[in-house]
Amino acid sequence: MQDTPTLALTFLEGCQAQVDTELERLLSDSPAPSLRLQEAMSYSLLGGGKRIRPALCLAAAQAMGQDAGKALVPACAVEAIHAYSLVHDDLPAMDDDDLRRGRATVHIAFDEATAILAGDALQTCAFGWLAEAPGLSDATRLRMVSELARASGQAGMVGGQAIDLASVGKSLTIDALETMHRHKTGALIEASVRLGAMTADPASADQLERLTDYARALGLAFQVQDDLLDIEGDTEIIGKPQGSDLARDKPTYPALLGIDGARAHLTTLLHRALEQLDGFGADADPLRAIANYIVVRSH
Ligand code: GRG
Repeated sequence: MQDTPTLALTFLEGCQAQVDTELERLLSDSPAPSLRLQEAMSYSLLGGGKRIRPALCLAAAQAMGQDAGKALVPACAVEAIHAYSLVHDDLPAMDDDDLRRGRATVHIAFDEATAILAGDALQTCAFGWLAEAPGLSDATRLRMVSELARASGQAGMVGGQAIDLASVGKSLTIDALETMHRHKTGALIEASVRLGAMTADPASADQLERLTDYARALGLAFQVQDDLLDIEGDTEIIGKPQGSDLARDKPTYPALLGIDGARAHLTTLLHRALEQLDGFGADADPLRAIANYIVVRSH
């Protein structure tokens, strides 16, 4: 039997290949009349990325005993929302980043207006794809559209981004930090798992609740690890001592809890996530493996 990191990597690589092929198909199915816009959308959507959210969607379908193929288009829809959020997050009016995934961000490689439009179009693609996702009943597709809208809009990711922008330079309590992350990154991670689970029609309320709690803990764990990796990245790249970004003007877990405290919190969150999978059997092994991978990942 494969060990957990190997199982996670094998599963993630399989998902990446499947999702990339499907994203390419979906994008080329309804091309933009502007080649520049189409290229910017492809650049953002097909330019790498770990595909963790689609993998969670496929793994959740499998945990519910479903054919993961039914979750493929929902998985692509979640990734399109993720891609749009990164394009807009990198814009000068937001984080003003020139680099993502080791290459120029969309507004640098193209221009700002094209990046805004590419993000807008990727967002609408997500809902169009979901509305026509094969192998699901109309009622399930409608529930999925509603779920993804709630998770990505003002009550979810966009709301979290607004809290984030407002909190620059302020000191936050750990509760306020968690509220921000639950919305900004957690809501989409939760939706990834819930959409996968909803391919079981009807999904049992108890199982859906347990998978939601798994995703909630995992979403926070993802963010804690992201904060820890940022510190390690600073140390490797510019030789700053560990913890030197505690003084950054963005609130982070290590800034609030210290590096050891953040690591301990990460372990607690991982256990909380894994506990929710008790009773799901071997079908939930990919979900277990992804959780373990998220806390040991190096990028
Ligand atoms: C602009 C509406 C709007 C929302 C932006 C999610 C988000 C909200 C911004 C992303 C900014 C960011 C770097 C957040 C930290 C955690 C995170 C979501 C990292 C990127 O996700 P990965 O690691 O990225 O899954 P890849 O490149 O693997 O797809």
